[in-house]
Amino acid sequence: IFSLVKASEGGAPLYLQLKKNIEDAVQRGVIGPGDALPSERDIAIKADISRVTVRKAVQDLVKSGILVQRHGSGTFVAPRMERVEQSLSRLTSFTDDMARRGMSASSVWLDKGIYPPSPDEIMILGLSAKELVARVSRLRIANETPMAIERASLSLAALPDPEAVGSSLYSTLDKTGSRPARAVQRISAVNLVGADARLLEVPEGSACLHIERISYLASGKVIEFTRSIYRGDAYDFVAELRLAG
Ligand code: 16G
Repeated sequence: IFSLVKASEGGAPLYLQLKKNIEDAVQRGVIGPGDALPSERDIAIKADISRVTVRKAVQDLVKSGILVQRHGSGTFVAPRMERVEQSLSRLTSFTDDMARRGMSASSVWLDKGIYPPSPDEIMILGLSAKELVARVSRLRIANETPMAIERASLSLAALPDPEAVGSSLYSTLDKTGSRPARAVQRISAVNLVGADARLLEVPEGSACLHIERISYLASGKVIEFTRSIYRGDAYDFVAELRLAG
């Protein structure tokens, strides 16, 4: 992988050669999904090129989704994505969904706290302008793969202490008898860019699903307003349809 032909010996630009060699190695299975690449420094030494050149090749491969970079732990061959089939007619939680599939659910916390509400939150959660709102934002992970970013807003009546949320929001709500009984979900298409694309480890501009869920208690009171981004390459949303009439 790391033996390159110098320009003086008629070789193509070094970063292109390195890029192609890595691409070929992934294609031929020499390195497989989830395998770690040597550090930038080690590649530079092995290939006898500058770290800037290594970085350029690696960045290109990250952009095209062949490699993924995890903060602090290095660069890996992107895991092979198994699609998850998600029913659109059952109100479930991410933790339950993954458990049912025998996958382990985990989260990286992006935010949890109490804030002055946005106009959307005031309107949807039916807050007064003086009330504060609880927000919990997480990157949701199945086994090792980042699947979705979820940003949930709840009234303090429903979630007085966002700090108390552990691995599952719905099981925290269970404790106060506030697990939603019904929800309305709106799904639209987005192309992901910037920090969200990096969190989900997908190339810039990837097709993703934006899902907005408004959940209600049996009493009809709104309990949750969540905006999520789900990976387009990981999810199939499935609903059963019946003849109208
Ligand atoms: C689901 C819900 C999300 C809810 C979360 C609770 C969608 C699009 N979103 O992921 O609204 O907050 O489950 O999961 O389905 P948890 O109990 O595992 O925290």
